[in-house]
Amino acid sequence: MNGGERLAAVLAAHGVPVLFTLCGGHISPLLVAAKARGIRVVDVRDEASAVFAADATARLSGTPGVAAVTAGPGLTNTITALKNAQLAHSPLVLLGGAAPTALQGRGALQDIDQRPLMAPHVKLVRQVRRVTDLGPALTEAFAAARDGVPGPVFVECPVDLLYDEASIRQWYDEAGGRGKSVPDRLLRWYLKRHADRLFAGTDLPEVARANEVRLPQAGEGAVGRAANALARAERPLLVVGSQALAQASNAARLAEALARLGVPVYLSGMARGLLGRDHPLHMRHARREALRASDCVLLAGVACDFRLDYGRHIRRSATLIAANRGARESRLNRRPSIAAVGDAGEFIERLAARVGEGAGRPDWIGELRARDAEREADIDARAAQAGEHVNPVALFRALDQIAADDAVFVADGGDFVATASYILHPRSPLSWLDPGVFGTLGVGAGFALGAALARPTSELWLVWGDGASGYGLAEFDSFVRHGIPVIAVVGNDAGWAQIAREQVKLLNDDVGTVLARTAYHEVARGFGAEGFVVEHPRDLEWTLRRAKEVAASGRPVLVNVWLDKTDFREGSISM
Ligand SMILES: Cc1ncc(C[n+]2csc(CCOP(=O)(O)OP(=O)(O)O)c2C)c(N)n1
Ligand SMILES: [Mg+2]
Repeated sequence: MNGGERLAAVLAAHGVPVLFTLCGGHISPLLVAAKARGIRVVDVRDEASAVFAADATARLSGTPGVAAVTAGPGLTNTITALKNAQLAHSPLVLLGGAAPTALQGRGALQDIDQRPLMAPHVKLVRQVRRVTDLGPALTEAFAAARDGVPGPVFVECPVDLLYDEASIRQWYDEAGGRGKSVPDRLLRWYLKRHADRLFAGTDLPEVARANEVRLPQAGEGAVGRAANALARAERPLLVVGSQALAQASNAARLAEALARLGVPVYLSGMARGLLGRDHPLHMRHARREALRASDCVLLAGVACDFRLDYGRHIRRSATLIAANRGARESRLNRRPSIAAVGDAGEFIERLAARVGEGAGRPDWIGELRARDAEREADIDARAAQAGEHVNPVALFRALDQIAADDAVFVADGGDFVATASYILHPRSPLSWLDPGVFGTLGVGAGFALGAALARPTSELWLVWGDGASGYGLAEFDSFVRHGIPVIAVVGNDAGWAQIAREQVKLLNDDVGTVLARTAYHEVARGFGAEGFVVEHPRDLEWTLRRAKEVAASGRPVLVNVWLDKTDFREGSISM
């Protein structure tokens, strides 16, 4: 087996169904070998999309997604997506090419020192220097990506390790020239010895096997103390975040455990939809007020970062329980009364087994439900406000009705997406993807690609700000070529509204925040997809239904919706 085949064998042993890539001479043998192994190779138009896609498949399947990119600029293009995955605790393996080992540091094409570039954004960098190390390094990478706090891992594979031995030896041989001088002969000797080292041990058989990954578990003491605290509490509250779903296959069990606990729950990030569309314990609005009122808050897989206002709404007197795989995350900004360092989903399951049936607390739940209903009524009133173009609140009310029960929503944008997050009801566990704490615009196309492949039978809606769409529109080409029927709904407010809103108010100038009513649907058509524009509210519903039909027939589609200005997000600011 050449090096590419060795890597592909390890991918197959880990059950990797898809390899996301943008090609380059440095990684060709890997792409060819992966295809030969029956792994679907999905090539995209920007390396960032490949990594975003790998991230999305990881989040939905729980097993690391895999992307392969070429050396140098191929790798530098992945940095934002890698950082996003790291901060979202998403396990993925990035395979990167590199210049031939003998030419590194000698001015070879795309040759840069890749370790210092990648190291801050990944859990592990493995720079492979011998062919026999390729498989073990990749096996180690898979385990590292999932271990503890999940995250991305980088494996560097120089091109001369990937091609077959005969070709590489011949290449080194030719590079040595035919000169007769002592330096010439010395060079040939050096290159021969170098090639011997590269291929040492390759005649021995190698078996690719996946390593067992240990689920990090909080101590039994923490479970007991948390169970006692919850049982005593009068106004307990649960906040469940993405990391509680790190074991994607446990989602259904986690949902059951939450229902059994009987404690009101807020779901954030990837945990949205965990309790289905309308569960009586699931609160959607006024989380801040609920946190202020609660005497026992359990944060499961969610840290006190900006999304929780740094924890400052949780009472000092409340018992704060933090279940998190990361010790640091568990005490970010607020020291918990009980720290359960381990998998948060598994922790809740054990907690539910201890606590038994929930204690009721109808007054507390009733109070929260009433506030939720009030906010829903307010949203209805706002949805009814008619304008010249489409009211985004009304758009998401309509989309919530029209989207299928198995719909997966990918969110990429500013105000448009924040509005969606209040109104759309994700239907099932792992049916909502947003970038996470890095707040990265541009995740949409890659996420949609990865999610569509992880959930091939689901309807895939990409909720896209017009600004955000610009980063990934070219992936409509990838959607078309690979038959990925994404339905993109572009909220076209001709601007970067989330930024403009505050900039104009505080600084009285919209400079840099203005876009045009660009014909994004025509761009999609140019790539061979279907495209519709909705300028008037009357055309909204039938167009969304038509888009569903197009997607059901296997074609991607973009709906470019002209939005009215709205004050729905007035006053909200993220820092
Ligand atoms: C990579 C990146 N660049 C810039 C930003 C800053 N930013 C946050 S929201 C936003 C506006 C997004 O505009 P759009 O996608 O059109 O959504 P809208 O707010 O208009 O609904 C910008 C520029 C960011 N979060 N990420
Ligand atoms: Mg916009």
